[in-house]
Amino acid sequence: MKLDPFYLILDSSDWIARLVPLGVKLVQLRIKDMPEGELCREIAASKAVCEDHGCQLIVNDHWRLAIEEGCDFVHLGQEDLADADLAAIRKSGLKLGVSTHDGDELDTALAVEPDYVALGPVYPTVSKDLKWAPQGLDRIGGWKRRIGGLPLVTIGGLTLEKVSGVFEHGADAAAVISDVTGNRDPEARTRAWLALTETWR
Ligand code: TZP
Ligand code: MG
Repeated sequence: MKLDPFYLILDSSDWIARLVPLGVKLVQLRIKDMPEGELCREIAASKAVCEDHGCQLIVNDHWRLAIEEGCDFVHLGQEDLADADLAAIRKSGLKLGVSTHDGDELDTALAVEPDYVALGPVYPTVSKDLKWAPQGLDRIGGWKRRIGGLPLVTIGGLTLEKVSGVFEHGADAAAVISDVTGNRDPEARTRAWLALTETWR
């Protein structure tokens, strides 16, 4: 399976409606702390935009709703894996991505046979509190060797200026939040990411 190299993470269907039509082909909806009814509406609205624009939708955390809405992927952290019904996820045809931050977590991730593995944080990040020190670029090659043919998503502190390094070290996709949504012109920044990642598309 191949993932688009530009993996944009957004926290609302409004952001998805704003940026996906620019040509984004892989987007994660990452919403924490929202009542279920609202979440359901957010996922359905995001899915409608993604369908209109040929973009794959990855839902963070909320695997039951992702199944109900017929999304493409669910993304789970290690703590989510313990509670998730992996058989139900598989049966629904939903693909699975799993976060990893160290070798033990990679063992746990590989044991559930995910469809992609994420490694982070590559650089310091302002978007999530993490106990792990930045991995640096050199960790990427070892992860890639261990996961074999699975796509490797890298995340954490990635900017347009720094992102080439992750691809040069073997990453298949670069996931980004603040470099796009915190930019003065998120549309222009999205277009620039799409153009820069074209080499690896
Ligand atoms: N997991 C590891 S780093 C991170 C997550 C969700 C946040 C990445 O955000 P940013 O703003 O691109 O550093
Ligand atoms: Mg999670």
